[in-house]
Amino acid sequence: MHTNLFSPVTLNPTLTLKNRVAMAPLTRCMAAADLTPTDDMAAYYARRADVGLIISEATIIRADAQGYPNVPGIFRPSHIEGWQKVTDAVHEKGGTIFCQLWHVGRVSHQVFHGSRPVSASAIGLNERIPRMPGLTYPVPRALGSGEIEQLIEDYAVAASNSRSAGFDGVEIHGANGYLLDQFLHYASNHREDEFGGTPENMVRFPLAVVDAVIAAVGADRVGLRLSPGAYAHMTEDPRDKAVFQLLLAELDKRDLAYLHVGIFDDSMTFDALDGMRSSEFLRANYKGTFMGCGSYTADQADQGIAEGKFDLAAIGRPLIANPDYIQRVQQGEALVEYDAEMLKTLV
Ligand code: FNR
Ligand code: 8K6
Repeated sequence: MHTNLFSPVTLNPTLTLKNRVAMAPLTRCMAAADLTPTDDMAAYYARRADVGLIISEATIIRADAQGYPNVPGIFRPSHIEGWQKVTDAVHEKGGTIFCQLWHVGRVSHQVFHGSRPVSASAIGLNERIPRMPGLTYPVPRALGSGEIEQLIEDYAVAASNSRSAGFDGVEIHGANGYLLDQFLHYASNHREDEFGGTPENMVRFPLAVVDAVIAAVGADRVGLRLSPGAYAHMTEDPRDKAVFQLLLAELDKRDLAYLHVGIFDDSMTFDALDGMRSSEFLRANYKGTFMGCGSYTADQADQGIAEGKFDLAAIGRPLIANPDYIQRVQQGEALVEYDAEMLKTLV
């Protein structure tokens, strides 16, 4: 059973994973007030160390990257110390763990960091802020080009900090309508400078971040998550497809550890992607190692690997509900069903 899912995979000369199940990045909002990861978080991740790769919950690269309460950071010495406890606990159990590097851009509010949120353009999201009753997202401020240079540097420093904290690598969060994704979609990028207006310009900042992070920690240790289909904090535009096709052609030259699709339900199809699913579009336009995700059962994930739809599968909500997911699937035991109530505690 599940022979594909439980076969090891060599990503590159640096990293071999013991199986093809990744723990999807899952924001839990359980870090301390100063955004330092806690001992409870170390125990939570260590309980899941038998997956091939743990991708940490999204972790902010600097103060104005925050858009949810109590998310962890990776930009202060205390953050590095807290994450070191997490990575030590995971490594003691034989696990491998990447840090997901995050900037939310316009999906934020000044209550989190005292300044107006930043984005590609001054285009607001007409949505309420989850877990913050009564708050809606304000119109962000468009980043100046000098500020973009600084951000590129901040991503690279966060990647170096992740390695200092013992992470085996990093996943750049370029998905789900957050900052990098805001540059990649026409709905949120109306810039008229070298970062907007054409596919070449729209991929410039995200690619510069990828290159700076590669320079900091090496391509073998860098993954990237993308959402070519606009489904979260984003509206689709038929022109988006060309932006992602160019980006994927460029990424193919860079030997990343893997590319990962950002989607909640991979049965969704997108008009802007010629009716394709997000994973189908990425697989068709990218030659390297590809990680599927999005409401997959173990059976479907195993079959997806067998059919060549993806090389690894990230599992999210079932791993919140079942810390012993790998053992249960291997032994053919029933899984506990996920319930959003489970987000209240770190089990
Ligand atoms: C998520 N997801 C998510 N994605 C991401 O890139 N970074 C993150 O920090 C989070 N946080 C997060 C929190 C919670 C509570 C949920 C449910 C989801 C999306 C997640 O990685 C994954 O794409 C989806 O959950 C779909 O996979 P499953 O759960 O159907 O296996
Ligand atoms: C990435 C930050 C996530 C913050 C935590 C909120 C997660 C809520 C998860 C609810 C899951 C419902 C899935 C519905 C899919 C909708 C796609 C937009």
